[in-house]
Amino acid sequence: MKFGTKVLHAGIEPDPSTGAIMTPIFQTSTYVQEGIGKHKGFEYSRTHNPTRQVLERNFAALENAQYGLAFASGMSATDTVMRLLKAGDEVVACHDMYGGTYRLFNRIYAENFGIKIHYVDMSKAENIVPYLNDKTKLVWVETPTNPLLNLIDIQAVAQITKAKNVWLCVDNTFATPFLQNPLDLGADIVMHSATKYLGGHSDVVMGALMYNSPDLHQRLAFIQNSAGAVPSPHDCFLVLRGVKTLHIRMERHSQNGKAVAEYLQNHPKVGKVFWIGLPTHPNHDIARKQMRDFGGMVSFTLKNDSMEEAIRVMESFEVFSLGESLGGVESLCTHPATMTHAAIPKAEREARGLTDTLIRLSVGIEDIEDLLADLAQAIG
Ligand code: P1T
Repeated sequence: MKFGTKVLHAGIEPDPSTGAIMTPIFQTSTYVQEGIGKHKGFEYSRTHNPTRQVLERNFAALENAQYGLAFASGMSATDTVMRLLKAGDEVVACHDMYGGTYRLFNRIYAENFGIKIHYVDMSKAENIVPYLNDKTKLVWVETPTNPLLNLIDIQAVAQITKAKNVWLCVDNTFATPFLQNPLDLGADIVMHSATKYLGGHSDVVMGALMYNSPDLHQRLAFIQNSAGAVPSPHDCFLVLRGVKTLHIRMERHSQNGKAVAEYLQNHPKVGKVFWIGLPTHPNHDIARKQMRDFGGMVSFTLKNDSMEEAIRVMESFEVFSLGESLGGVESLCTHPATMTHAAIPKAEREARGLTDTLIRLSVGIEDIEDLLADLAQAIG
């Protein structure tokens, strides 16, 4: 099945009792049993729920995976992966990543549970080698990274992790399975903030994990049920509905992302432009190798690199809305230093190249003329 057919049909059957084409919202906590141990495969909705089960099967298919799990947020999906580890274990993580992931790793797993996290610039895969030892259990990759759009060669990292018997988890939120399939490139687990492009309509918070190993399935499904960070049936319905147009939306996000990045690159008042489709991107060849297109996430700075000017521009937008999050149909503008990456201390942020004046755009699917006109009037 091709991708555009999978988003609509994989794992989804008409409701057997009514023929309803849309998967019903099974808003129930429990299921009546005929007798002790006699039930229809559903006992309690933390463990299994029919609406969630359909979504999980669809999620699995999108990443060419055997298994999919849905969670109450992207962070709870990441937290589930971290719960595979024990005190004393070590993680090697990319040094540019969503601020909330960094906060979970440092403030909870490192500070409270004795897990050591090494942050590494993975623009060259071999940079991880000196950090791998007998205690290393997990390599965490986000590519493209949030918010600097750095790229990491998944296949090259996977070759190293496989040889060392270390799990490789890729946060595929920015790319989506339409643009990139990390499992096909050798990753063990794919993680998504489904809040973003998978849901696509800024109306739900959700996370997902996809993977192939039955051993991982046993462990991860056990944690999902034991820790209980599951999404509601209604949220599962919303994401099932949203995901049906993922391929169409991603085409338009990528098209608009290209036009916005090229516009910014030619604007006399714009400083740096971060978009993975620009041939000037330092790792553009990795994007060409492992992705099908380049998406709609664009970050930039202004030549007048003052806070006042960055704030003036961000507050002048009329079509781009100022706010956290990304991946919805409507365009958003985010200030990473005070919003999504505020949890990372300023000195560490700046050491990674994330300045206070960086502006991040999630380019939506509006008409491009209106987006470019909005950039023109805001930048001035
Ligand atoms: O927000 P949540 O669904 O819990 O997902 C967390 C998360 C994980 N990974 C990446 C790459 C992310 O971008 C996010 C959430 N990011 C934002 C809210 C943001 O505006 O960057």
